[in-house]
Amino acid sequence: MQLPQPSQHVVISGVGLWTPEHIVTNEELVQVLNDYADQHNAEYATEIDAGQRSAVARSDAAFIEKASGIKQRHVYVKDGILDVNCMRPRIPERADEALSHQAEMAVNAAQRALAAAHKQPTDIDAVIVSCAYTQRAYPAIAIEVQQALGITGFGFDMLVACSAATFAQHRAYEMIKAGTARAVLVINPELTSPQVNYRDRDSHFIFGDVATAVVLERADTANAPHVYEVLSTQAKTQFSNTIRSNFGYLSRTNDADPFAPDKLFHQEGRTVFKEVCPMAAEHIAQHLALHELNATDVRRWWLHQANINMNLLIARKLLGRDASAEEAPIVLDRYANCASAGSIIAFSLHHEDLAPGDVGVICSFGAGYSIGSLVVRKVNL
Ligand code: CO8
Repeated sequence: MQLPQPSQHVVISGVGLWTPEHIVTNEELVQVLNDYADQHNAEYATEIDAGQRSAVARSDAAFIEKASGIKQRHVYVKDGILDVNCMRPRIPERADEALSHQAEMAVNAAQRALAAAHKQPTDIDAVIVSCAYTQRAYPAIAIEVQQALGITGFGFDMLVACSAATFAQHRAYEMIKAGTARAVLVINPELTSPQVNYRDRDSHFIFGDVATAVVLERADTANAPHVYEVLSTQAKTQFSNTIRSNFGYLSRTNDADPFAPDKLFHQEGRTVFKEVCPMAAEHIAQHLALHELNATDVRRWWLHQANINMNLLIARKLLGRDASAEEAPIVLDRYANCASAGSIIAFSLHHEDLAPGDVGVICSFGAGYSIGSLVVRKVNL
């Protein structure tokens, strides 16, 4: 055992992306919701006409693409989602001895991140699994992943909704700076589909499943081809009920309906849009100012992927003009909103072309509210 060796410089040296093979299109989601709406509204026509029950509103694929930019999403399990009598993924329970679903997603992304960083499991001292939901409270998914990969040291889970990935990277950065870990694996197995209300037209299209992972390590141990120094991290939270799910371990202690809409993801989308965009733009501008940088000095924006109009507006507020797709890549058209993993998917798919010295910003924004950013610079090794 050695005393911790603080590190002056911390880098992101590898990123991994695991995309589930199953795709659900907007048209498929709209079809099942409209079938459900027609059935429900016919069955309860008398009560609906008497004002004793609400009608289920029909959805529209053209609206979805225009309002959000989303065309499709990947899901971990497709079975059940498009069955009008189910409308949720049928994810079978696994034995305690088997690798759990979320750990499997996490391992897939982690192996890709380790390979990209040119690292072995023995190089890693800590594993953080950080996402919008974990499938159980304990034992931590991170510890299961740690065992599956053969990593010694320690692991723990974190939940910060859409900012889970950036906030966990912040913790990894601090651990490496302090010398309590040489290298940290931060993994985001975003299994969102079980919490989506596929009967609600306002939100049935928003989410997709994915897993991302990054390796953060001391700069002096990095030997991968695409290495980004983390110049600094900034985080902000402000309580809001506009994005919420009330499902939790207290759910069995009262007679509430576990299928009730408030037990699933729900939001006031318009309010979120109006409140979060200015917060995110101001946060990023202030973060860049700490480095005496302007938005125009940033070569690439890896922004949270919730809604294309949000990303366009935030970039416009920062740059005073529209950002090009090359400057602020969009992946939500294919992936939808994958909670905290969105900005990391964008980073994963769009980081290799930067030149040494180029500056980029990774930024998440969402439920909480929570905003997390990292200003990074490509390193010439
Ligand atoms: N089809 C047809 N019409 C629709 C549909 C639909 N699918 N959905 C809504 N409409 C209707 C509305 O009912 C409304 O009708 P009316 O005017 O008669 O009331 C009309 O269309 C306009 O609706 P909106 O004003 O809501 O439409 P917008 O243009 O604002 O778009 C959006 C809605 C896309 C939801 C937009 O507001 C948005 O993207 N807001 C930001 C949302 C956001 O970023 N949220 C972050 C949530 S993610 C997060 O923080 C992580 C949480 C943890 C993960 C959870 C995993 C499950």
